[in-house]
Amino acid sequence: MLPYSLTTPIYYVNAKPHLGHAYTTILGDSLVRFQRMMGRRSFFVTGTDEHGDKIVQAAEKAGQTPAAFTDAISREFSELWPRLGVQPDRFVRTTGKAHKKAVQTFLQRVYDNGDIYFGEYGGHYCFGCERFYTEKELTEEGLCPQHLVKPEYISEKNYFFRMSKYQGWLKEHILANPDFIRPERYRSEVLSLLDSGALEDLCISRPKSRLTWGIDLPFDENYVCYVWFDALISYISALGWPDNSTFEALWPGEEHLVAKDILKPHAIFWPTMLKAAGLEPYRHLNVHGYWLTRDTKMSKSLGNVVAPLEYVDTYGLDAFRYFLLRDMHFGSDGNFTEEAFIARLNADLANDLGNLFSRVLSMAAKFCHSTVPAPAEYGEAESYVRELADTALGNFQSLFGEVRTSSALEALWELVRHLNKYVDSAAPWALAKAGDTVRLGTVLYTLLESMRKVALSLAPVMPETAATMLSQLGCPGDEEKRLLKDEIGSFGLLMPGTPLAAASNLFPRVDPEKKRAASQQSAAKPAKVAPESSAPGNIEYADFQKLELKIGTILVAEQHPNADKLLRLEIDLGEGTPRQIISGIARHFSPESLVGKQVAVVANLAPRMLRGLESKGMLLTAADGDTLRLITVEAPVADGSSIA
Ligand code: ME8
Repeated sequence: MLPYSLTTPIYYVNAKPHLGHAYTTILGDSLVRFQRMMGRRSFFVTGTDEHGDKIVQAAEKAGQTPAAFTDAISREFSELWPRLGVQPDRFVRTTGKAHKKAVQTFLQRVYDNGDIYFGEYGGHYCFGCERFYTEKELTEEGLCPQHLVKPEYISEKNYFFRMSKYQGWLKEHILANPDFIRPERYRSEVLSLLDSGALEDLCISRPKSRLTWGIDLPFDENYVCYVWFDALISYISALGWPDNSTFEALWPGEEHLVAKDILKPHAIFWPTMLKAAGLEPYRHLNVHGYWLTRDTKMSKSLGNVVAPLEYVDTYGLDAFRYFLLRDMHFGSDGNFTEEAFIARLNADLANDLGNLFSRVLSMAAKFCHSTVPAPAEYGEAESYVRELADTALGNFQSLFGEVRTSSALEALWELVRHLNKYVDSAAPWALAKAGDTVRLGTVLYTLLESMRKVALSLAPVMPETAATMLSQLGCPGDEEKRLLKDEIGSFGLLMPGTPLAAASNLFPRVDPEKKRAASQQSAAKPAKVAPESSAPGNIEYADFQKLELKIGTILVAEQHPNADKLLRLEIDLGEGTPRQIISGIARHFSPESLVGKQVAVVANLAPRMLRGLESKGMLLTAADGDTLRLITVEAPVADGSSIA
């Protein structure tokens, strides 16, 4: 069987890890655990992407050198993974020596093959994306389509990769391999991009006069490598390329897992780069959607970024892992809210799975002294359970293998739910009362053996709970090493006479009302006392850093319909959708005088309702006695520019 090797994106270290990073990495971890349990040798890679403008800017903002800054944030990522139950085989950092060597070898190879040339280029450069845009790619207003800010026009001499040369080859490859990019919607997106002829050569260098935080080009020391060209190569440098047997063993079987935001570099840059270096393309690009919070993109400035550990600490790691894999349908966006989380936990984990274990184990304690009973003759109801177990596990396994984790879990839950119904209809308590120990043994055995199969199947998703469930069922500690595929078509592995746990309480129900009251109480707790070192009235720099101050243009200003003192403003903060901010300045400014002005805004103030309208941020003004003045800039800047 071919080995299985999977990568997550290597994450930028300009910000701390959040729900999105946690999701891809937990998903990757579950897929790798699953493939291992299907009998494939597996290898899992994640890491951090540490070069480029973005990182330099973030380090400057934090008052640190790029090296110290990247070390610290990269450590946050690597230390987070074990806390989320993630076990990577390799954690790659693009500032590592072996990676640098791989990038330089790769560049030299493509250069020697004649696919890198030197030329002059003028283009619209977006610092957020760290890439040039052509006129065609910009929005109608001439803005970067990702960040909706005006890119800077930069003209300079650079090195280019002849990417356009491989357009035809790439298209044919995608057509010939329908699951090269999956799911289908992203494959079609890439094919239409190729058909639109937007594939130009790729600028792969940055002059050192502008950026030094990168890997030197091996053929010109005045330039460093473009961060994306550098980052993508981590997928093979992590396997020890160019001179390590892990690479030989695992390539070209490697699969990548990314979200839709970075489809183009993975679907277009990377395969053409590999082709130009004389390497085979990867096997699959698996593309998932975005986690939104209340249908809104998570962003620091909206204050709606979900911190994974808060959920893990409150509800437990396995409930968190289960929710992520169950509530995001592969390829589509998912909506993360605490209500949805609690509802899923209560329905699937407490009511269905937890209840099944609790009921069956307590009946086994009562009626069979907590030992696995011997089955006698299976009747129709038991045959149905066995058939359903085969179908459910079969569907679970094929769907999970295609990254369709939500549908896979749904398939498994058909079995879990049916087992609860079977408890009701077979009524072991009635059999016990009637003294029918033979039939009672058959029913309980059917339940326990099916529960063992469920527990084993869940090991990739909920490793700790699966281990608990298996030990409650009296299975030895290394039971998880059993091959999942061997579970289909077999029934009867659980040995009669095995001791069982007398009780089980896997997932206690969460009362949403109590939960809400508890979080309101903790929000109302008094603030921590300032450390002794700070003088009274002063704040620490870290406190100041919590504020996100930005410049934006007022697009709309009008009287609040329900309050004389308030104005309703719509301010463009470079986020795509303008922010609605309600401001108490109606006595000082007429709405007409405000439109078009660039103003200072506190962008990460928690949203609040002001007389029936939501305000997402706060306008800053200077008060001179009773006179208010707007705080503005001496010359226009891009909307969304930060104030520091
Ligand atoms: O793009 N929902 O790094 P990055 C789901 N360094 N997944 C999300 C998400 C969300 N809301 N937000 C982020 C980079 N992600 C480059 C990659 S690879 C050679 C270089 C996840 O830190 C998702 O996997 O911006 C997405 O593709 C990735 O984080 C982007 O991480």
